[in-house]
Amino acid sequence: MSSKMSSRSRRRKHAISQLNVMVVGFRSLGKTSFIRMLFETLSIRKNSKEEAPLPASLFQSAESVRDAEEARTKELYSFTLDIDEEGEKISLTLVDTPGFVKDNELRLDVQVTEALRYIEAQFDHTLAEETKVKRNPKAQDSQIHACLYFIDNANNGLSEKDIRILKRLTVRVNVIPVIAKADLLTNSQLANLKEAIKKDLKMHEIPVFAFPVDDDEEEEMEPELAAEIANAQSQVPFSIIAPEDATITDPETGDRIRGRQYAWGIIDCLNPKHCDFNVLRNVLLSSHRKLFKDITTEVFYEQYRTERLMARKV
Ligand SMILES: Nc1nc2c(ncn2[C@@H]2O[C@H](COP(=O)(O)OP(=O)(O)OP(=O)(O)O)[C@@H](O)[C@H]2O)c(=O)[nH]1
Ligand SMILES: [Mg+2]
Repeated sequence: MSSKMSSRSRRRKHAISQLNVMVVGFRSLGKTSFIRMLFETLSIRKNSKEEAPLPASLFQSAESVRDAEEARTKELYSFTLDIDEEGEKISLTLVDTPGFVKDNELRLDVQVTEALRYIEAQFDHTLAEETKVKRNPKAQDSQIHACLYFIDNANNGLSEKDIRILKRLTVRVNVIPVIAKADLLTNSQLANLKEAIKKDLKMHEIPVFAFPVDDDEEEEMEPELAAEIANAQSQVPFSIIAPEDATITDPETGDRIRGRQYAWGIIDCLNPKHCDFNVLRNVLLSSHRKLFKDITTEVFYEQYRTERLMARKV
């Protein structure tokens, strides 16, 4: 896939682009917290489906709920926002899913199947639209363009279960692995974990989303974008830290910080020195958005469509 496609200069300036992002992973790794943090950093034009209220989980963090069970995501939900990102209009849909259970293999398999079914159901919408005699030119693209897979930082790389789940997911969707709750790791622990995960992905031939590096084209690209891409490449799997509820202010400037406060210091979740949230946000919403969409249509949807048509013939 050509990295040319992600070039900013080639984007149409005024069309609204749709982007659908899903989060999955084992329980309590901070998926909902990540969605809340992303939501808070968006420049929202309006809630696209005004009749549909925003999910309560956006305003009620796990820490403010006394009962941990109450904060758990019980079922898949999604919501759509119209946002402005670097002067471009994006209709962004975020999909949050219930955490996978660790101790029940059968239930885990069912949960992964459910996540996959959701992804496939979106392909079915496109398929149904394509086969209509009179197509709706305003049909929504609900396909999942990127799926963030949250990895538990307590493991020494990918667990057997992670590998099994990732193998299934990567058949249908662009998967971006992320390390959850990176504040719990020291620099060297994080570096070691990143290496271990990279090694496991390679050893088990798991085709997670690969950030393209194409030397021939790099010269054509704006230097800033080329640097961004090179940067993103080296940072996979991205480390994520979600802020806590409490209002934290910068002791020097008095500005509000989205972060976590410890006895020994303050983490600023948006500071690229503290975690990769900002790079990941940029990759999703800006630099690689078009590429995620192109791969989804040209690879994942085509594959699914072929399978469905073959099955029908049989
Ligand atoms: N230390 C730390 N804690 C975090 C971070 N992100 C989330 N948490 C905490 O982890 C707990 C679970 O967070 P959630 O966002 O509800 O996790 P989840 O993955 O959505 O959980 P399920 O919906 O049950 O699968 C909460 O107490 C959060 O405050 C983080 O980056 N660092
Ligand atoms: Mg959740």
